[in-house]
Amino acid sequence: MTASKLLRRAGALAIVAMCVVRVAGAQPAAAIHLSQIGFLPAAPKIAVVVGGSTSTFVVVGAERGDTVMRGTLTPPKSWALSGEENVRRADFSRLARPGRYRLVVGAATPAEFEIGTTRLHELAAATLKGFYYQRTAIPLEPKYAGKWARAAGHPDTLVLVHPSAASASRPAGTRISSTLGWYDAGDYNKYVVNSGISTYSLLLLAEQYPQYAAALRTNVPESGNSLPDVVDEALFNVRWMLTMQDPADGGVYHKLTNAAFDAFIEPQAATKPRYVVQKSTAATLDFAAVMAQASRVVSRYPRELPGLADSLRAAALAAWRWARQNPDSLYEQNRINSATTPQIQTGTYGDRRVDDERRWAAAELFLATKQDSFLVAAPPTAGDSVDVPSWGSVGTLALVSLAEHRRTSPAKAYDAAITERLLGLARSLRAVSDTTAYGVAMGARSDFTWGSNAVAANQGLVLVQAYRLTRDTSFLRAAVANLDYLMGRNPTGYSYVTGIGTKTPMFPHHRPSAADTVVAPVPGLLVGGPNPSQQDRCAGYPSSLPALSYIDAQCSYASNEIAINWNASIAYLSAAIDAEYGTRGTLTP
Ligand SMILES: [Ca+2]
Ligand SMILES: [Ca+2]
Repeated sequence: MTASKLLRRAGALAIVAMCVVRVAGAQPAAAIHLSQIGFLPAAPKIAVVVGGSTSTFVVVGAERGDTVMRGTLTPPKSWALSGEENVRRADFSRLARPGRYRLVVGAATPAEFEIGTTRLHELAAATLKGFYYQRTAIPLEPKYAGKWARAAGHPDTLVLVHPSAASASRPAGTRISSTLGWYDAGDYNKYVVNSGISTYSLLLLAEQYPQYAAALRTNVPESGNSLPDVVDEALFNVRWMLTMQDPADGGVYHKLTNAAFDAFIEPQAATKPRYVVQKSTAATLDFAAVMAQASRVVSRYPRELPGLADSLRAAALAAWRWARQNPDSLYEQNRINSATTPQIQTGTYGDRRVDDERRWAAAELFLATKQDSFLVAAPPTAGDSVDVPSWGSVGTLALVSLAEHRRTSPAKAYDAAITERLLGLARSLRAVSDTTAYGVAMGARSDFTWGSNAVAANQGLVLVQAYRLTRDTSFLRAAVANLDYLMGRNPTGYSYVTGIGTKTPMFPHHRPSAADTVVAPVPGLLVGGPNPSQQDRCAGYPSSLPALSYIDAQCSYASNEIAINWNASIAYLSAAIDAEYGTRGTLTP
């Protein structure tokens, strides 16, 4: 830890101490939790009030203090996941005039908020820009990266084939180039499986909201070209993923990694040998799905990207063929380490069930080729459950893509079942949102897993799909509630995205942020969020209750790391909501 980081931490502790003193000497008053980026004029506007005895609220103008609205709080509810009693909500949705306001509830410290159209757009741009800051192999120049400019790290032009990945044409120790792509998370490795859902989510945004995507500028080196920046960003990783495929057989290496995690040093200082490891069925199917989807998206730009759609489709098909011949090549790091050296100790992204990956790849290949055989091989509605997407459970992504193209695809035999499955999941999430004290779809202890914030965002992604299918705004309102949750309407009172909001993570488990000399962490990164398993055993968690198991400390990889799949989920959700409700959307107050 650098001296500046130590000072930063000392400052944060002093602020905590002041807060403790103030709370100890004050009357027990309510606490107000609301989105720290405020609200779009046309969108729902809800705050949560915890504690206190007042049953009414007042909204006043922030400058003149004039009353602009009075209302009644909802009846008190308890939330077992945070251990809070007496949780009520203030709904001021009918207030639509842009401006700055304060929400006043009894003796609680008033909460200031903004109604306007810029802050959500800034969130969408910032969380997409987060991927630029994760780019490997290129220097981040000051004109794009500001004070977070840094030298290039990890060129990955000389990567070793690990013994677990050896083949006839590439024996162990063969050097290959596998450059570009994003750092996966707080570490410096690159994992195909997690790249899959991350890249998909960004490309889904480009596919579902093309006009919005074209207007979403992130000030990256490609901002001046004629492609949407979100497509440029996704392609930065797609081009890396392509290098992870063995041209000899179509199989895809599970990950590109150091033998062990680096210390908290800057990217360019981390120069230990890098390896590609065993080809896995999960990585190969995820690869096939993303390449097929990407071929569909980039086919819109034949002039800018000549031939790329064809290359991507061919890569997807080769991967599919490999996975057909190797249906159960699971990545088991312990088994590999018992047989080969060097031992690999980095993230496993192990997945023992790959039927969902198979359904997803089949769906994307069907859409790319219009050949029924893919859906026959892996019917999209097979499997006994449909769940919120995550890196290891991607079957729902097959439903999302097929539902999106239901009018133009010849998959008529499946259409009704696909739509009904997706809507069934969304209805169950909406039902939770309608009944929880905080009015959010995070309703079960199991939602507070490692990366719970991405559970919230991907619940929102599912709800957005239901809205797109039905135009029933109750789905979209539930999606907004989950975004509000991530931005501060939650029991910790944190906005969980670095640099966005008034109380945000300062010490994410993120090597570039920890190793540089800038006080603020790299901006636009969603931290993992509350996780009662607390696997890091980091000291200082405020609670073991699910929704409170969060600590803004660098040691907390279980609650305060960042990751591309998490960032992709909030980049999609914030952009989709902005596209629907914002200045370019069709919904009105
Ligand atoms: Ca661009
Ligand atoms: Ca799986």
